[in-house]
Amino acid sequence: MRLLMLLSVLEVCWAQYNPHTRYGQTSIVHLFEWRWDDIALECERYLAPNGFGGVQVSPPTENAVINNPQRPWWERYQPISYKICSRSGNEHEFREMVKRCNSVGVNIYVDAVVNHMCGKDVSAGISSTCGSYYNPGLRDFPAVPYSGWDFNDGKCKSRSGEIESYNDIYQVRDCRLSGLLDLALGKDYVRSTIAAYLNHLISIGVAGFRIDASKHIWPGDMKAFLDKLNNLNTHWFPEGSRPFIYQEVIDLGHEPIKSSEYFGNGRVTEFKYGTKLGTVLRKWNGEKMAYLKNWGEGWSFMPSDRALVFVDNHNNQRGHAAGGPSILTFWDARLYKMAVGFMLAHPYGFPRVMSSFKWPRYFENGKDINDWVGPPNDNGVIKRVTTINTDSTCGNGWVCEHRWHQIRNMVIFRNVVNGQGFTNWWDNGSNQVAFGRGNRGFIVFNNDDWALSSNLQTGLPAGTYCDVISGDKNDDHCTGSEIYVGSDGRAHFSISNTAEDPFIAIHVDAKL
Ligand code: AAO
Repeated sequence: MRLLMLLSVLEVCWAQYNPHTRYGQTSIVHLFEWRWDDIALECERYLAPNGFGGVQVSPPTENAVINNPQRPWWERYQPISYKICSRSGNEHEFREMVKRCNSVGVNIYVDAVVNHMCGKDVSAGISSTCGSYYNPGLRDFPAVPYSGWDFNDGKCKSRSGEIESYNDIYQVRDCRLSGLLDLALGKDYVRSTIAAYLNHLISIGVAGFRIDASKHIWPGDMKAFLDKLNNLNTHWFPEGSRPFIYQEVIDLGHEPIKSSEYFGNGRVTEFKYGTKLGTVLRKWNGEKMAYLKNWGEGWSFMPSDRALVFVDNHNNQRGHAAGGPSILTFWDARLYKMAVGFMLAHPYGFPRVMSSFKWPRYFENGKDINDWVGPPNDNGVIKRVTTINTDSTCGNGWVCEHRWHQIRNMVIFRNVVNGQGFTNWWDNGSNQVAFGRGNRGFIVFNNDDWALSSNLQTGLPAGTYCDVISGDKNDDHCTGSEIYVGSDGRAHFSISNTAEDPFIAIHVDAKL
């Protein structure tokens, strides 16, 4: 009996739902399209010192080089082999990154594109990031190797061979997603080949995977290759640790395929989160922040311990895939910082912070015609992320939202309040809200068109706190505004509706 209990505790601790972040770190960042050598540096100089638990990296495998349009970011979602060889770097550089990040306690999670290979119409030849030959027309990928037997062409029942309707679960799993050659994950050879690729990454020291296009993989086929995965490398992780798995399933509630079908395999991306939070902060459809009181499962989201949450991702920040116009991004910086601040303060889900590059956004008939533009580059070679030391933000076209001090400080806030409940909710019935995390932290928002001036119960010990949104605690003084919590736990807050950042956050590590 006791052994059984111990086993079930271990299962929760080491299972695929656990990101295995170290030192009580509680969030990860997606460094979209960064080079491996830049990520290694970032782990050492910024992420570890500021409490980030891990990095989601772009797909590392060899991919088709697309020249029309010119080197779009999305070419990396068209693998042609499982060699670690992409615009971000080669295998040596990838290994160095994993080693250097692991050494400072920052995990690496790989975006794994295993549902498909490249598009069927990509021209055959040697235009690939590592020079391997492939022929999509013949379904020939000798560098894996995959051949015609390994694709779902015969299994797909739609007329065109493409997914024509998201209401047909067979099409979604057996047909091509926008022309991408659909791998036959029902076959043991394909499952084993994918598992071998992922096990190679595990042996290098990665901590887990985002499984791209999971909706297009039968949950049972997914389980079959996940079951073949090794435990994490014991050089860095406790014995018996399973790789962290989060599956990209877009379930906004209107299609027959449900996120819940995938819970057995790992966590799932909760796309309702960013869509709804954007709607609330934009005050669309009569939404107000006061309604966030029961945010999470109360909004018909998936269970918190299955959810991977984010305000925006690399698709919906440029109008691709699910989300729509409500999604907040760095382009709407003021509301965006509030949204990310809310996400990081709130206990629901496991959060991923987005870190983007800027592109020349240009709308024609409501669509961004530059949504394909790839990362900052010189003749195709990805540019280094330069940092501007005075304010620690980035140059060379990199946005580095994770370095915005409001976002960075909220990453730290989440670590400080880890494990505390959701407490002391307050709202004005409109868009002024506040809540605490036990006796460790408290946050107040004003998204109304009038000033906030209120005396609120913070739940915190008496003292003077530094607001980590308007400033930082430096030694024993605060570069932003100070908040005085009385012996009864109450404090007075005022936030102008025209403030650059109309929110205040305090926590016990920023007590003066
Ligand atoms: C590129 C070209 C294509 C070309 C293809 C092959 O753009 O024109 O045919 O190459 O040559 C990325 C890019 C793609 C790119 C691809 C390969 O985004 O543009 O194609 O690389 O280079 C579905 C999937 C989801 C997927 C998403 C994009 O379910 O998994 O499409 N996301 C991942 C990655 C993404 C990547 C891939 C997968 C492929 O994050 O970066 O593609 O590796 C509905 C469904 C969703 C579905 C969308 C598609 O969503 O529910 O499951 O996502 O449609 O648009 C409302 C609805 C919502 C609906 C949405 C959009 O919000 O409520 O349900 O509208 O209609």
